[in-house]
Amino acid sequence: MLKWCRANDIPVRTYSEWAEILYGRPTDPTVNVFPDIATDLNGDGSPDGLSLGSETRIVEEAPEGSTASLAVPGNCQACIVRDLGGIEKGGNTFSLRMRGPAGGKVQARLTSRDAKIMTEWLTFEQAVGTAWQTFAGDVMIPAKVSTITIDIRRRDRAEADLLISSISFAGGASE
Ligand SMILES: [Ca+2]
Repeated sequence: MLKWCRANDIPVRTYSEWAEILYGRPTDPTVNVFPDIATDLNGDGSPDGLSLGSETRIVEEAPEGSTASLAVPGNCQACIVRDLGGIEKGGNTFSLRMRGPAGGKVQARLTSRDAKIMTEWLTFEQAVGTAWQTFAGDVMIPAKVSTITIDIRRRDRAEADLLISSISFAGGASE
């Protein structure tokens, strides 16, 4: 990704940095800074800004408002976003939508570069397998943290793929 940006003379900036450049400060704290899983501008088969787990595939089946999902087999890493910037200090919300199988469990670990300063775990469990369900959790970003790594893993061992979509990390949550 970095190599590609240099080759194409595209400065490497986060979405939020671009928002500042394009619209001036202050940025809207409620903007989702999590990379879009449907965007692959450099054509390497992986969404720009995140790394897929080795068994995870991108599929077109998605809930309303989204165009792609991650299809994740049992007990596998879905994806990881390293050193995500553009995040707001204070109250944030991490959310995603997922569908089946019932009992499907997803765990997200959110850490600062120094994991001792901030390590948060969020666990979401699918109650029914047939419908998209939305899950959300609050995350406090300490004042000294400016980037975080988000590692999303599936924790159950059911055979069917679990679909994950509409992943969001945004500020503006109550503190
Ligand atoms: Ca890509």
